[in-house]
Amino acid sequence: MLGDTIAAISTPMGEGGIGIVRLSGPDAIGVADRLFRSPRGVSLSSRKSHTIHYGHVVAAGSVVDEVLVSVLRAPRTYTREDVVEIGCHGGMAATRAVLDAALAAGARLAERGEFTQRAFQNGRISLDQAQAVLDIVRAQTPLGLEAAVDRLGGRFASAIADLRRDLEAVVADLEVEIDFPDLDVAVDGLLPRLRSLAARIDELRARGEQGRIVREGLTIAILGRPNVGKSTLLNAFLAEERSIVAPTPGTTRDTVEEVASIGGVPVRLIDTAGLRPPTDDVEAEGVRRAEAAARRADLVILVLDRAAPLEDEDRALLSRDWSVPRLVVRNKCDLDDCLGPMDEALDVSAREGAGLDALRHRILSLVASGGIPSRNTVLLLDTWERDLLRRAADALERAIAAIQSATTPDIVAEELRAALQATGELQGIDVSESILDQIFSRFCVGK
Ligand SMILES: Nc1nc2c(ncn2[C@@H]2O[C@H](COP(=O)(O)OP(=O)(O)OP(=O)(O)O)[C@@H](O)[C@H]2O)c(=O)[nH]1
Ligand SMILES: [Mg+2]
Repeated sequence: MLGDTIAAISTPMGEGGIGIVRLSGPDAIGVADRLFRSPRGVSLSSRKSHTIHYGHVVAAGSVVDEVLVSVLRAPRTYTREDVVEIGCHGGMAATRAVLDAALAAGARLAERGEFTQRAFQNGRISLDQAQAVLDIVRAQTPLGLEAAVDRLGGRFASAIADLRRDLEAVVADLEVEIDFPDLDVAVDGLLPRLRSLAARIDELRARGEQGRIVREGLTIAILGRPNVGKSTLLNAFLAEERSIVAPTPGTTRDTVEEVASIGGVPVRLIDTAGLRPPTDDVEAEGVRRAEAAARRADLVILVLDRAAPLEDEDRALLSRDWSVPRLVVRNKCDLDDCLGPMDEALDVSAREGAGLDALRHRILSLVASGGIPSRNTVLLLDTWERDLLRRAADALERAIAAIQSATTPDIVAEELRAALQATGELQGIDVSESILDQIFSRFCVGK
């Protein structure tokens, strides 16, 4: 709902040096004037744009907080509306009290992403850039941030614009053929152009798949019988002594979860209790939790002790169907090998650090189709965008099949128009309300 004045806390909840309550809308400065007292009694409405003022927020006659207020007049603001930012003391109570004062003075609490939605609707940023903003805010690793910044720079937008232009050119040529059949333009001459367009879409889709992993992250469960070195492996990934390590089998009783970055992919690692027939109730619960961790993981790392003969529990784990990719790690490779060669197993020493880079590499190549994610291969896309790319690819494929089976040119043109439609939606043309809601609802309140 445009036109009213919205307010929200724009800094994270919790204790901090400062907190910012942001207002946007035609009455932003009016609302701020109703809650702000400057030492000399000067109103904010009389102040110039892009200036900062010292004073107090006052509600129901008493001082709520000491603040610095920025007055930013339309259109040179984030939303292109009048914006006021009230910098108050950080912390839940102070920011909350200032927000309450703003609401009491006539502002409405902003919805999730509503500031950015206004920036989009007022034409300051494209939909593409709005999404990039969200990805920047959400980035968990340097790679995620780089990919988001690239997107904000318009790389994806220009790739789509190029695709669309080339697609339009093909459609135009095809229409000549439809309008003037006597000219006898060879329709199958269009095949190489369509194939190259399809290849470009496929590449974007593959990069989008890599982006999905960088954006959403992965969950990896570390499993194995007791004492093989699962906790040591978790600690090695984190480079800190997070989980207790001891020579006693059955050391880890509960699951221990921690997030690490593996090659720019945020990974939630779950260290689990050693799997064996439990000796007491607590261990039984630990084993149950370990099994549950395996079920919600994207990848299972099965750890064996290379320095000890294979036990029945190891065999049972090796022959089990995990329903997700499984990676076998033979730990303690600093000691003598008691297992002998095994297919597709990686030798590591969690304690000494040997083989860990190879393990990281293997994890990424198992989960990321198309190789190890990097700045040049990662494209951050939303589900609906991946969907539209798929629609464009399917339509092109049908167009190619139609040409190959010598169908009439108008059928080919129809498929190509479907591909054009999908790429148009990717450019933010005719995007439906529900997609807009979907995008902006992923933002936090205050962004
Ligand atoms: N030599 C050697 N010892 C290791 C290595 N990794 C772990 N250990 C030792 O193996 C013992 C068990 O390690 P943990 O990491 O606690 O094993 P775990 O699999 O978590 O064991 P539970 O929690 O009991 O299931 C400890 O004494 C570790 O120091 C390794 O790479 N080389
Ligand atoms: Mg352990």
